[in-house]
Amino acid sequence: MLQGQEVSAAEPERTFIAIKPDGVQRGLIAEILSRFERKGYKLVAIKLVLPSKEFAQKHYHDLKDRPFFDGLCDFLSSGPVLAMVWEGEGVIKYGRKLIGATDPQKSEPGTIRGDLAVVVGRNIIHGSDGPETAKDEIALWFEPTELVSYTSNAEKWLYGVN
Ligand code: IDP
Ligand code: MG
Repeated sequence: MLQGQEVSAAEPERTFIAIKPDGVQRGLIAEILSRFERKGYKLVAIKLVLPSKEFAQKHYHDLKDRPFFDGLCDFLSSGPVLAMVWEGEGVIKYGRKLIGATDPQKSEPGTIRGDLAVVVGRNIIHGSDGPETAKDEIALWFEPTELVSYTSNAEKWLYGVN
């Protein structure tokens, strides 16, 4: 430990997860939420949003040169999206594991897309793909005051520390 420097607690790891309009319309909200919840991740923000096409373009800005970009943004703005922030050790990477591969045909059974979706254009859920994207996406979809920091009673049982 460096002398004379204050050691601050590490920031909790957080990721942005969204149930896309197809997942909301198909009544899969509870099913999807329960997979993150049962795993042991902590919900720190949640809201139902009707994104504009411009907002969808911002969210998917890194895909703007792909041929499916326009259709993708039309789709994301075609109905309510359930926007969430989940917290926990390894949640960014493991959240992607819970979600499965981009193309549901290539997603393993047991994953959200593997169990609940069929085609890539309707794969029901979004999850940040790394720490930088997670930070950017959380900031795009949520105001800082919408993120609720709290201690869950389950933490000592999940992590084995007091
Ligand atoms: P991800 O959602 O698994 O991170 P990305 O490559 O970031 O996948 O693509 C974002 C979204 O764009 C996908 O979830 C999917 O809905 C859509 N998408 C990706 N590739 C294709 C494609 O080849 N055709 C149609 N839609 C696609
Ligand atoms: Mg992505």
